[in-house]
This record gives sequence, C-alpha cells and structure tokens, in this order.
Amino acid sequence: MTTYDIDPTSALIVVDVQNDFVDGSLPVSGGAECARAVGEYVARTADSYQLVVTTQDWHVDPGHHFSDEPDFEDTFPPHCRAGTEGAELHPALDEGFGGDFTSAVDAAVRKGQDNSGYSGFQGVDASGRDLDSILRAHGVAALDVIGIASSHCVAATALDGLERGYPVRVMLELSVGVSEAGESEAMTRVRDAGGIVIERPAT
Ligand code: VGL
Repeated sequence: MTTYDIDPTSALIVVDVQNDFVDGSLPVSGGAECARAVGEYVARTADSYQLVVTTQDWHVDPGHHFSDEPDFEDTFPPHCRAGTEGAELHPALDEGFGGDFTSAVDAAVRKGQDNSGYSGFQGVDASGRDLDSILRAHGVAALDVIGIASSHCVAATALDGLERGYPVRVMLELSVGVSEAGESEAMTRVRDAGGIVIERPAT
C-alpha cells in the first residue's frame, strides 16, 4: 500500500464502507478488498490524522433514490435501511485493522434519512451535529476522502468539502466505484473543482 504524506491538521473521512455496498443488496465490485485496505490504512495512520470520521448511508424514506428498476446512476435497489444489518460498517474493516476498527473512529455521521444523501456533509452524529461543525470544532483544515463509492458518495463528499473551503484529496487505492466510467467522470469533477485525486498504483 502506498505511503501518503498526511497533514496533521487533516481529517480522514471514511465514506459508507457498509455491508450492503460490499456483499449486501447493492454490492460494489471490489468492496471487500476496499474495506480491508481501509482497515489496514486506518491502523497505520489514525494517529497521524487530527480526526477519523465514518459516514453511513441511513435511509428511511429516500424517495426516488430507491427504485425497482434502478439505473445505478441516480436510482438504486433499496440499500442501507436505517437500523438494519446492511447499514452497519463491514467487518472487513476490523480484519484489516486487526481489531475493533471503530476504536480508531473519532466521529460517525449518518445521512440520507429522507433523501439520496450522497454527501457526508449531509450527515449528523448521534447528537445531531453535522459534519462541518464537527470538523470545525476540531480545527480540521483539510480532508482525505476514501471509501464507497468513488462514483457517488466519495465524490459528493469531496466536492462538498471543496465548496466549503477544505483542501481535499481522494485516494482511489482506498476507494471503489459503482462503475469505472462513473468513477472517472466523478473524479474529473473533483479535479475540476480543485481537488487532488491520487490514482491507484499500477499493478
Ligand atoms: C452510494 C450509490 C447509492 C454511495 C449510495 O455510498 O456511494 N452509491 N447510494
């Protein structure tokens, strides 16, 4: 795995590494490998970050986001229903971490209760604090965004972060997309908005 220079004032945002996106109702190819790699990465780097934050899709009634005839771009099979097993963080995070992954997590936000909820910035923690407030309260000055899916929630979180003035990096080695084309289009948008996208190393 690549070694990244980490700004000690930055936060790591681990986006939606949830059961449904790995081996549940909306599996993303490479999800399990991604979850394990994220676990390993966090084991190695959690102390180097100002903050480690997880996001979770947490759908109650997300309207047209759920469809019986999904196009996998704007509409999807039902997934990550609030309170279900499918919405929990995937256990490969623990395997990669070598223990309880959540022991390294400083804040956890849930999003998408009544909408598509692509961006982690739509998320709130258990006490109702939104992601931006959490980051500002901890003096976070930059973001590394990784997870599932690069084509959707990783990209939306990165774009929202840039819009709020945070320098943002996306590490694709620690992310997977719903499709290659979707990932590539989304990462072009992130770059165009001023973000840094770090490609997967050649294998
Ligand atoms: C996501 C597709 C549908 C994501 C969420 O977490 O990137 N992708 N809903």
